[in-house]
Amino acid sequence: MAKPVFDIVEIRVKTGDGGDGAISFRHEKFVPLGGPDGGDGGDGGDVIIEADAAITNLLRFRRDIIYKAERGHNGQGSKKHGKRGKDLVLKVPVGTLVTGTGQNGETIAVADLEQAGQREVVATGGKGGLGNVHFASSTNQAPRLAQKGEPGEERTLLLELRLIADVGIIGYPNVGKSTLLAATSAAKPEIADYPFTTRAPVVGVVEVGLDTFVLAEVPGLIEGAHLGRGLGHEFLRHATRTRMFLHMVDGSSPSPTEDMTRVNSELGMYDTNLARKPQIVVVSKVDLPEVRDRLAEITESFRGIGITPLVISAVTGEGVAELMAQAWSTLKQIGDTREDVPEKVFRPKPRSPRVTVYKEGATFVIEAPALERIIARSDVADAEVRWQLNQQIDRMGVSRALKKAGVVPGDKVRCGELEWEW
Ligand SMILES: Nc1nc2c(ncn2[C@@H]2O[C@H](COP(=O)(O)OP(=O)(O)OP(=O)(O)O)[C@@H](O)[C@H]2O)c(=O)[nH]1
Ligand SMILES: [Mg+2]
Repeated sequence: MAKPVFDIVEIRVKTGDGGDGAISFRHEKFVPLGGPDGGDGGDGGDVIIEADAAITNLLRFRRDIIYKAERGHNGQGSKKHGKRGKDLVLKVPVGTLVTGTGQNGETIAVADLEQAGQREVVATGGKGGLGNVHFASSTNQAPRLAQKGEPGEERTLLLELRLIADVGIIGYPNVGKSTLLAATSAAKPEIADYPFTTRAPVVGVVEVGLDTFVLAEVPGLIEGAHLGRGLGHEFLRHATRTRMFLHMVDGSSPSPTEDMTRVNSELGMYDTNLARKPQIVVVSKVDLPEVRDRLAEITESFRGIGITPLVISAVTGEGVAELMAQAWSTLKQIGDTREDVPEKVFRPKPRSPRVTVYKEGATFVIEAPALERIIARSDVADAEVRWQLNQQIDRMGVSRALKKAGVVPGDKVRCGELEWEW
């Protein structure tokens, strides 16, 4: 069975292409050909990532599709601008870190969504192309030039859930973690009298007076977890995504203190930071007579190692409110303890229409995205359009760049699809 992707997933996104600029002329009575009135294309939609408190995992994301924002609409006559493409908003849980790949293959942070409602643009839509109104000049009153929209941006992003909950319930299988979560929140984890009932973290919201915090059952711990045995490795990855633990031990176990020590040494072997997270030790199932009878002995043995446990029964509710209140007050003391996040270096792609010229054999190649988009949109087979294009090339500083590169009349020159003699 394929394991569900819970807290880390790679996705592909693409922003909308810009809409094309229009080539259009005013139609007026008795004026056969009015001035140019082709409007600009609309910008393509952005891809935005938003933190949503109602979402607790990344299961909704799939690797085999590309998440696309809408294309910008084309410009129209009467100087009508095309509509902007709709943004694509991807909702993720609070605590999601978005990383991408930089120009040299390095990992860069793209967005760090720490707060509910926080929105970040992770890829920007292509700019709309210019309509022919922009290409009129004193010598060219009837421009048949317009610009294609800029293509959208495609990126591969890694979504990683850094924080699944404020408080994680840890402990051996079958100690009563799900029962406590179900008793204190609206979450409905499966509860059964066998180990490993819960296979993926389950999250619920706990109310303490007017305050709330997120409580998660962190499943699947067994000895040797740090070696990746059983569900162990998963367990530890999830455990790092909480701020503190309720460490639950079964009151009916032969030695609750030993259980606790073992779990803690697993945590420490995986990551010393994990073992240092604040813990509240909880002895469960106190409603059982055999537990109540040994209660003094159990608490005494914890005190012997410097721990004052809270004693609860998730079934009868005994001690549960006190436990939640103590968890909340510990959370307030901790504040935010998130681990370091790679430095944020994401910048939207540069938009400056730069012109570069290089030689390919005997041909001079012009790289100028803004000009290429005009060529792509215009009917270059038409001699009149080519003449207009030449003027445009002059105006965009391309002639200067060509001369600097050593072009002399008669040389072959290429830009985009178009090749001509200088
Ligand atoms: N008497 C009593 N039984 C409890 C209590 N809490 C849990 N149980 C029982 O203990 C068994 C395991 O409970 P779960 O809540 O599923 O335990 P868990 O720690 O989530 O177990 P896994 O998900 O399998 O690791 C179930 O049969 C519960 O009914 C309690 O406070 N008192
Ligand atoms: Mg469970």
